[in-house]
Amino acid sequence: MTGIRLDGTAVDVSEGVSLLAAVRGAGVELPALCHDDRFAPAGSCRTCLVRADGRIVASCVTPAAPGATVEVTADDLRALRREAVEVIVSALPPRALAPGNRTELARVCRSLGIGPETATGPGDRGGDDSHPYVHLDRDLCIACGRCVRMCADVQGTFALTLVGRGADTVVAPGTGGPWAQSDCVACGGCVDSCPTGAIFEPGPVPGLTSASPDDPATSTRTRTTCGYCGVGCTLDVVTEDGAIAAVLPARDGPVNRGHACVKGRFARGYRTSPERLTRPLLRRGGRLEPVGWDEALHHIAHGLRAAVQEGGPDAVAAISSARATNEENYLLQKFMRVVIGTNSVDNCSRLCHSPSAAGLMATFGLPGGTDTFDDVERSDCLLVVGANPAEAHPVVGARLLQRVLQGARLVVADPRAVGLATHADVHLRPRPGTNVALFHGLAHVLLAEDLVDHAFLRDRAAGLPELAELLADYPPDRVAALTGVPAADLVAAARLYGRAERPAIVYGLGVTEHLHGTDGVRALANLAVLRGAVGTGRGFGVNPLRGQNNVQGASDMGALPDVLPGYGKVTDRAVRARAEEVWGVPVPDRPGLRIPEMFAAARAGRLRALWVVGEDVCATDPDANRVAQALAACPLVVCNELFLSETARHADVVLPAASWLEKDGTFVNFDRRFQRVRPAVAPPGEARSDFEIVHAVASAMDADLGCPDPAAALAECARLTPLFAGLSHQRLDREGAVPWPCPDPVRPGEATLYQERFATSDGRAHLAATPYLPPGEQPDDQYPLILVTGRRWAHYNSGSMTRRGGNLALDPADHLDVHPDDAARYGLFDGEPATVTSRHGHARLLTRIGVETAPGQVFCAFHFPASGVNRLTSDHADTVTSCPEYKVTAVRLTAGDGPA
Ligand SMILES: Nc1nc2c(c(=O)[nH]1)N[C@H]1C(S)=C(S)[C@@H](COP(=O)(O)OP(=O)(O)OC[C@H]3O[C@@H](n4cnc5c(=O)[nH]c(N)nc54)[C@H](O)[C@@H]3O)O[C@H]1N2
Ligand SMILES: Nc1nc2c(c(=O)[nH]1)N[C@H]1C(S)=C(S)[C@@H](COP(=O)(O)OP(=O)(O)OC[C@H]3O[C@@H](n4cnc5c(=O)[nH]c(N)nc54)[C@H](O)[C@@H]3O)O[C@H]1N2
Ligand SMILES: [Mo]
Repeated sequence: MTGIRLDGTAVDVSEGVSLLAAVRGAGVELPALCHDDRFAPAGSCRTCLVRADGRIVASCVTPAAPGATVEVTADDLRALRREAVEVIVSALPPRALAPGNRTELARVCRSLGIGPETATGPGDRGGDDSHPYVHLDRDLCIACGRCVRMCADVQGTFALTLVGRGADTVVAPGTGGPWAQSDCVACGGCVDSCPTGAIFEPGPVPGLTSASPDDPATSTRTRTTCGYCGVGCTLDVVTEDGAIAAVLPARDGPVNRGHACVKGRFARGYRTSPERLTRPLLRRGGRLEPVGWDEALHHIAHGLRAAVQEGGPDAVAAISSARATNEENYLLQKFMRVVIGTNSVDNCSRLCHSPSAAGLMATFGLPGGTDTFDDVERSDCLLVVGANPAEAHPVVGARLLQRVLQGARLVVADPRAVGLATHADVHLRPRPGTNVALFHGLAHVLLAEDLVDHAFLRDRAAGLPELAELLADYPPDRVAALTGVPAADLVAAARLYGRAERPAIVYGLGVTEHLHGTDGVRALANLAVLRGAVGTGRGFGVNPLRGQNNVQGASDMGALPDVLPGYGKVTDRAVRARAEEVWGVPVPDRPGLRIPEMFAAARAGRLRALWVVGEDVCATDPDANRVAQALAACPLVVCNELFLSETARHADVVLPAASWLEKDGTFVNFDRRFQRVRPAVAPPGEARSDFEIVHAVASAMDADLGCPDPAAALAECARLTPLFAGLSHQRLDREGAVPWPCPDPVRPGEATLYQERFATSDGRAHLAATPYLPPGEQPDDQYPLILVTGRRWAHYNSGSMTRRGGNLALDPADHLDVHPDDAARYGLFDGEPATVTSRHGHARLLTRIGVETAPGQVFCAFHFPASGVNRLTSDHADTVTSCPEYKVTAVRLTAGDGPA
């Protein structure tokens, strides 16, 4: 802290802040039309003038020097600022200051006494409304450059520029042409930085999204956590008359820090879609018909009882939802264990990062990432492996890119040249499915060049002799032959990681969704252990970019067939005893079925009832034809859904569910932070939260699950397990985000793990000496190409939510990325249909020719179930966790839309 005199009063200010921040910090209003505290100041608009030690200065670019005497409110200064704003406003058309306008500019004018009559500009520059979410009114542009800075310095997309000269300067997409065809990824940063409403989100309240965050507007704001991906952005939902007017990123959001992406920021059109389910549906005579809740619940209770009677408790299974809250997952697993008496409950972590949970647990002792992302961001060398955060976790991707632009070295390991790979110092492009060989190759170089931490390996690790022996078989030349990565690149990457002071590993599904996904996670974790870059503060460990908003939490809450809340094994008598004490009934001791085992049991006639909560298994699970067979064979399928998904179409009872914007609870994000979810609006029609639905089904079966509300459910969970003992809604309401492990209500959770010892039985990190084994599918003459599946920025998984609303305009169809050589070989043309055939089924997509994919490989997403992408994928799965091998499928291509 240091001190300045502000208009005669002594005030304390933090070291190094600007005068603008000091003045605003003291509660004095000061305009600054070219400034936004999310990026460095420009000092160009001269609306923030003050006098410091006798000199007139732009306060945004002047540091608050210790002892400075600062004048702000003097009449001459106010006049100067007023003049500066008047000059700007006089060029704008009258609507810039129309009554009711809530922009920052309108507010500044009100505070300086500038009336609407000042705005007399001609207003003839026109606009651009080609984009569904970001519109431009050129007449309101004051060329302050904030939008350009947000796009470059926060988002890192560099889509915008200022064009023209002098008074004619105006923002434009850098590509020229309409906004919709620009590089814009619709993060919304320009929209909510624009002070005038020149860039705006079309909506009912003019200027609302350009209002400064502390605008005392009348709208209601609800603070919540985004319900799309696992980043866990803090969002403020602005409602007017019970409808959502805007969703704005919170400046004090611990992960997003005032940033968001197209999903959380804009993709809420699904909420009011006419296709949204508003009443329960029951299958009668082969057709799903609307019925009342009582009838639907009665049917379910009857069906569940019959299933248990005929096949015992294990004839019933549930798939819980990584989209739902912790409390909902807690309640559903409790229902299955307590009311039905089975451990057959699983969640889509199975399809996603179950190998991370298993691999990280085996190496380090806990099933989560090792560090907080804030620390990863201070790293000097990032190793980003099998992850495409620019599209799948855009806010994290943007923070990583900014780190790289500030000078951190970047190694990307991904077969495709997309996203961060285009900024990498070294881009390793392994053949899909060869990660284990690649990681062993890197480890071999670390050992051979003595880039390892001997003291750490001696004191805190186990398994080095076995690993060293194995690594002898992975010299760069052999690894180059196995993976297709040139030996020189491998060595260069190992040296960057090995010589960095604080190396960080961030990884995604390109590591986990393989036949040997758990081995991949462990072989990757070996690198951090060899370097002593985990649990030491000398590096930032191994961090999975977990996928769904609450996939970490669904597993934490025990929606898994082998563990109870907090990861105690169901086979462990002491663990069961603790749960039995709280639940008051015996807990089954036999592990239940995993998702693929549930389908197999259904096909074999052993599973008689399946409850699917918020997962579109018919669209997103692999080998979809066989999933549909399983549902058809199961006598009772219940589905909680927002829409009539592919899965809901196969169900006997469909229950309309509330979505994340409509309910109360908590999510756990990718770096283990518990955060609150709060309802901003009511669910449509008769839809209910999954929490209420589980309670209602329990009541229909004459059971009482206790925990009447979400806060009580988290409190009960906290009593069950030391991992979460210090957590409660009250605490989260006070503190915002709290990471687990959190054993104590008055001490902070552990953001950084393993500072003293690892959580394994001997306290050491366990190096894994597992050999490389080839993927489950290999190309051959009939199926000569490898298909990799993954994500696109504008759509989310099954697309059930993002295909409804403006995102559909951003990306209207499923595309197949093909290298020009392969396109020529198989007679495919850009934009034309292609049929992809695998050993399991076929799918139809539109060809997109480009060099992002390597020859011999093709890539597509799975966001449009109608294309049938998951009819292609196989039932090969990770040998440890059953996570599907989505990343490697052998296929052939034919032009046109008939199967070949
Ligand atoms: N826009 C959007 N965001 C999302 C989602 C979405 O559907 N859309 N889904 C969410 C979910 S559930 C998840 S799990 C995350 C997933 O986020 P990511 O893990 O980033 O997603 P993917 O695109 O599936 O795969 C990542 C990368 O792995 C690469 N890869 C494939 N095979 C290999 C391999 O053998 N080795 C290596 N090194 N790399 C390989 C692919 O080329 C791809 O670029 O995203 C979340 N966020
Ligand atoms: N080919 C291929 N397939 C993949 C993958 C891949 O990389 N390639 N990735 C896999 C991965 S990582 C994942 S996580 C899965 C994701 O697969 P899913 O979990 O099936 O996908 P989502 O679209 O996220 O959501 C499922 C459903 O939940 C509904 N929903 C949303 N919110 C709620 C809610 O609050 N309550 C209820 N009851 N329903 C809700 C949505 O309408 C949607 O239909 O896909 C997997 N499938
Ligand atoms: Mo996922």
